[in-house]
Amino acid sequence: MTLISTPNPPSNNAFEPLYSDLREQLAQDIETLFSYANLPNPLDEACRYVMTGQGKLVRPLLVASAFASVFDEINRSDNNLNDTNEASEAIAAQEASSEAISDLDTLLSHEAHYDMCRRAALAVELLHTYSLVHDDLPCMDDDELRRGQPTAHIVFDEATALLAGDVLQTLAFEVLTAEIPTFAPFDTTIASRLLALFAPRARRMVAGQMLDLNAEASATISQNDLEAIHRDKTGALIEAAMLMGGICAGATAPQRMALQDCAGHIGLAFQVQDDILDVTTSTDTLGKPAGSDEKLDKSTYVKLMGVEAATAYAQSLFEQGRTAITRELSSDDNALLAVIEWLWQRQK
Ligand code: GRG
Repeated sequence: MTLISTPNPPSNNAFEPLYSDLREQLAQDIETLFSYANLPNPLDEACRYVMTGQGKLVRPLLVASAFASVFDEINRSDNNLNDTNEASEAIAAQEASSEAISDLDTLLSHEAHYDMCRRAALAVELLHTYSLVHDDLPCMDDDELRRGQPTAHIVFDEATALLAGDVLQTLAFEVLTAEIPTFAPFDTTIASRLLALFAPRARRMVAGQMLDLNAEASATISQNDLEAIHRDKTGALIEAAMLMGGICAGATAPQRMALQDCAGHIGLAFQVQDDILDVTTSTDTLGKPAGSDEKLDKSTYVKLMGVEAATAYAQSLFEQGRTAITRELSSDDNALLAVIEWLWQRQK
């Protein structure tokens, strides 16, 4: 079986460093997490196997890019405020002696925020990977290929795959507040806000899966019904990822609303694309069986409106996502906009 290659994003100044830093950081954090969790084998092996496959890391990327975009915006407005404050020079002179200390404070608080972002990025990837492991089980889609490699229940056995999904789900929550080596102690306020927005969206993902299974039994489905399924099944976790990144960076209420609005459009666009790629792309490129929607007679955007109309629909959803972001966050070197662009151009 061929292994899929590392995703190859388009050249983009804001995207490439973010993507490579994220891959590296996440790989280290996954290793640290499983050493901390100390799971018995073959559970440990199965968890490491599925978490170190060639996933695109879309959700952690959304966490990291929302974090970076909000963080940059907040720093930009702080700098503007400082620039326009006529008393700032006098204050700066007065505070010169304590400069080293306040710099350290800023650095430490930034580090604490950054480490909460690392926790959030891990959390969404753990939850997402659990959903894939369970979705591939014989009682669900019964798939043998995922991320370019045999699925967990093929390499291990069904019971181990089931337990791997279970423990990835519990770890997704545990990681937000656990004392894990290499992570700064968790920030109580940020952690409780992350949990409050993550848990209902994790629940919505499973509810969306149920709606999807229910829809398999019905001969026809309206666009409204299809959107209701995917707002939960696919959209809820994408929404969680963007909001969690924003929260870690201290997003204001209008910024959070913009992130939520954007996520609603991007989440749907991502699913429409997934349906299109299922019929237009090969199994080798996808790293999972192509044409599986048709085989399982799934309700998809392609079935509902055809490839051309679905592509135009995805494009308009991406455009609305971008517009929502630029309402509250500068478009200069905006990491989130760069990730949205990469998503729009994705081939798998
Ligand atoms: C709880 C069993 C269970 C399922 C929840 C999310 C989900 C519902 C099932 C996963 C299968 C699926 C087709 C979900 C739709 C969302 C989607 C397009 C997932 C694939 O995400 P990518 O493309 O995957 O980001 P990688 O492998 O790149 O991480």
